[in-house]
Amino acid sequence: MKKKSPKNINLAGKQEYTVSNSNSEWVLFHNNFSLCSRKVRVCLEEYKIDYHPIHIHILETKDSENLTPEFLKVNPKATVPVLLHKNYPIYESHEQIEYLTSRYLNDSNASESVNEWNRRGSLVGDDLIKGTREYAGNCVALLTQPLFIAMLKKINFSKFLKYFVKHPSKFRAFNFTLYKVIGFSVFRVNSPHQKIALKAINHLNLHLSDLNDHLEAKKWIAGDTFSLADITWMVLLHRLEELQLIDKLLINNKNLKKYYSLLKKRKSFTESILNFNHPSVEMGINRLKKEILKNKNLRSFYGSI
Ligand SMILES: N[C@@H](CCC(=O)N[C@@H](CS)C(=O)NCC(=O)O)C(=O)O
Repeated sequence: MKKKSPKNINLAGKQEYTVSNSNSEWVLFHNNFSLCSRKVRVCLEEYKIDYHPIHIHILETKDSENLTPEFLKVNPKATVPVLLHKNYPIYESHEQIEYLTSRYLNDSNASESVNEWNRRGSLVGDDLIKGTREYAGNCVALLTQPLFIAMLKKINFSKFLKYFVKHPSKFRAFNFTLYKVIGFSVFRVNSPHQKIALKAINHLNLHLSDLNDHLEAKKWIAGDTFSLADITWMVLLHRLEELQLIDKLLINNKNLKKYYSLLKKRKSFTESILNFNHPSVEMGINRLKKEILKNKNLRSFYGSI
């Protein structure tokens, strides 16, 4: 190991220190459920890159393996995915797929619209709420709250204590503890969480409608060629399907509807998303479906979308 990773800085892109001694050229620390991990797995599959996957459980899938001292050395921010190239870490999933694209495609200069749609689909910053107008990824992450709540129901209280004490983002730790303690009541009418989610929906609708316009007479975002921007939007649209929001959000976006059905036919969708399922995700989605009908706070929230 060459140098220790610095703490408390905004880690993005490829770093100048190594964090492991692996013999594999590419290593991916990932989680089956994590949206950003899915994005990088799809990218690796699309480019047919051999890699060594290391699964890291996060609280909603079982327990926070992302808070072990070993993983915090790999990423002091405690998030997945982390991609290693020859043991040098690359942080932030949009940076990771750009890095992979620049190394694996002969034409490394993606068009301006590909870069723009990749950027717009990204999940950026620690304060997700600030970035909803700019980033559809932030909107989708904020709308994932009901699924987090459904998944966390099965997780033992004792695991939250460790999460709260050790997680570098106290804001994230506070919210997850709140989801466990008060459940879907966080979405009661006029609550701060409901207001944030509704703002995320409004901004997401703008992103979706712009993308729908962009896709007029196009197969993919770049036209005839599948690109990294399509990878980014594949995982976002799939997450909206898991959240039971896709039909509502695509009802007036016919181009997007067709586009999503094409995305789902790609081998990478099956190989890197569906085949990486986990019982906790399936259980969470089933619980969410039931609660949308049963729970009055959730029913009113979904009804207002
Ligand atoms: N902006 C980051 C977001 C990474 C992130 O928030 N990852 C989530 C999973 S999608 C995570 O690691 N959560 C675990 C936790 O915070 O405890 C990226 O694009 O890679």
